[in-house]
Amino acid sequence: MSRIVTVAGAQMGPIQRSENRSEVVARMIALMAQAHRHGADLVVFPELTLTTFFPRWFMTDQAEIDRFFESAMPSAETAPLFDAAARFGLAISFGYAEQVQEADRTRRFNTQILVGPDGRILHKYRKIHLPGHAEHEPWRAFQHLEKRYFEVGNLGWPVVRALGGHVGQMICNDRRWPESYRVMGLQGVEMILLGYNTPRHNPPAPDHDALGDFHNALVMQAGAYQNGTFVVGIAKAGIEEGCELIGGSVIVAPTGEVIARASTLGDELILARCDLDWTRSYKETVFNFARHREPEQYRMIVERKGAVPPEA
Ligand code: CDT
Repeated sequence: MSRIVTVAGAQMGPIQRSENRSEVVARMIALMAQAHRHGADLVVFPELTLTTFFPRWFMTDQAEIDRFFESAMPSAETAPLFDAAARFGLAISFGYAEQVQEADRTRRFNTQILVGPDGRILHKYRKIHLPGHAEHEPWRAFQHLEKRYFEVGNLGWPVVRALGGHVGQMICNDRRWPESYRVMGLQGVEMILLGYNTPRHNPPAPDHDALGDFHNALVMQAGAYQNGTFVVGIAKAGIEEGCELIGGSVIVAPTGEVIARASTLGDELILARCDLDWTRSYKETVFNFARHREPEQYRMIVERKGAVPPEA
């Protein structure tokens, strides 16, 4: 089987609250058609692709909140995506708000799936590092209530055999945490698919705002290099409901170098031919984990959550 995967990153411009699922799906299919014309095998879309980034609003009416969630995948409105994937012979990865009914309760996750051209869900990831806050903070121009609307993901970071290699997913804030990459690195991941919605302004730390694009690239490039993997990081960008979201979608090689980068804040396709064997020169030398890691010395990473400075 070929180890070359032609990857398309489908950055999306803003999705306003008035835009319905079918309109968003039509935009996604237009990008898939373009990717197909360029010979892509895979198209990666942003976090919460199907709706506006609703955690920016404090809402108390559960029915209103649930309108942003999908209780079936595919559904009547999202089935055309699966049909287009089959028609174009494409795999697709996209994020959505997932609602699942368990015996005695409803659970809600920030989820991303990888769907094969045959319509099978090959991989599912539920976001673990939920940023923001759980209670209304009226002093903010925009809320970031992911901790209110979603549970922490309960699937870990599984890596599966797909697209001729080893593939995993993470979502937005996960990309800032080295643990997200390393758990997949330890499963031999060769390509990480990740979508994000990153507001330009983070009210608790306004001095970071000017560095948003730098931090975005920094974490994905470091994660790729330190684990010898491709990283496909795709934004929802632009001014969405008055809130500015950064762009900067990239495809990063295992060298840590950016090999494709978006240049707009709208719907835009970026493309790279990714040779998964490129990962080997890192996984077998500098980052040969079996040879060089010293897990006995890393115990604190799993035993301690917050930092505890040394005693005076
Ligand atoms: N969607 C998401 O995870 N956004 C976060 C914002 C962090 S600031 C609250 C991110 O890491 O980009």
